[in-house]
Amino acid sequence: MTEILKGLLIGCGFFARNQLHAWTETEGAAIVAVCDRDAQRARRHADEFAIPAWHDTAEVLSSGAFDFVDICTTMETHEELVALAVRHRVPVIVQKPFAPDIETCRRIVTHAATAGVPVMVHENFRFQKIFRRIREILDSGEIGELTFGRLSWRNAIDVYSNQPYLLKTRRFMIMDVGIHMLDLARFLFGNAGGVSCFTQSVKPGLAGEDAATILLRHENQATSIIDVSYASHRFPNPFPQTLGEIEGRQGTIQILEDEVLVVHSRGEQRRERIEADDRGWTAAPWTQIQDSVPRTQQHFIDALRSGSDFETSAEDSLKTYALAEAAYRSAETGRVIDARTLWDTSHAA
Ligand code: NAD
Ligand code: 89V
Repeated sequence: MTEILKGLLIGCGFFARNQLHAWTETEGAAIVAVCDRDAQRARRHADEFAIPAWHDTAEVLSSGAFDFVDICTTMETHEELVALAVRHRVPVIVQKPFAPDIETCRRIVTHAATAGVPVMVHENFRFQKIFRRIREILDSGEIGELTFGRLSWRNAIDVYSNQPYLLKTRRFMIMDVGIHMLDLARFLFGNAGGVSCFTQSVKPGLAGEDAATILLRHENQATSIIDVSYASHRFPNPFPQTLGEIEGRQGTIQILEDEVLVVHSRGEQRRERIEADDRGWTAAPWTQIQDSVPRTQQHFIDALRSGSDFETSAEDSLKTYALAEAAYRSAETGRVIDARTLWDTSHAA
């Protein structure tokens, strides 16, 4: 398949510009139309990115004009929009959070799988340059079999001005940020079963939690801690960096501020600085996230063209969203929850 794949982007809101910039760098694909139920937003984005068409209804998916759709709307709209794409057999990349709860995630996966329409979740933290480098070091065996990890996202930026829906989201911190950490935990340490979690509501007036501490037991018996907070004061704040450490039987990787890795192995340590690519359209403080978007989208297109599995396929992402669901259930009950019971029917609840 050599022709350029033609895409529709739905959702011309806050983050869409990053995806549209990234599509201009993606080989083998181009966005030929944008859609937003707010026609002015759609028109504005089409004009800014010189995209030939804009629409104010996703029903345009029935036109047969698109080889894929990029859904960049908020999670409560995903089931309906993915179902529309599946009905018209248009492959999908859909932004995180995939859906608000595991039951909805499972319905979407079943519907798309039954129809044989490929769906990928746009989960880009694992496509950040620093985490691709960490994965390389782990694959080299330099620090040995993993035993412990910590992934930490703690800052107090005003995320609400750009993303006001977060003020009203009942399942906020784990679904908005924790989901990135849970996917990273699976990417780095492998699948997990046991989940224990405490949530906190620190900032007054929010509908949901703005801090959570999650403990995971991975299938390789490693444990990891995920701690996320939008109520943690650091000056300057480390947004949007994920900090932490990864321990193995022969060494450790520390993930420090300013995109620095410190690798401890063979009795010594070395520092590596993994700077995000300067793409001209990226800008602090979002650079590290923005830089991951072209890699994420290129992976989607390459896998779509070759027919290979997406790293973050909807089906595989069930294991990530099961961890989030288990975290909420643990926080509600005070119990350790086996997340495998939420995605693997062979693990009886
Ligand atoms: P937003 O609310 O600013 O934009 C969503 C847009 O979709 C709005 O313009 C809205 O009018 C439109 N829309 C909603 N339903 C529609 C429908 N049925 N048909 C057509 N248009 C519709 O949201 P945002 O902040 O851009 O976030 C979108 C998603 O991206 C969220 O799920 C968010 O979590 C995610 N996000 C991801 C990253 C990242 O990749 N790291 C960063 C920020 C946000
Ligand atoms: O990157 C994101 O997914 C955003 C953020 C975590 C920055 O709030 O929603």
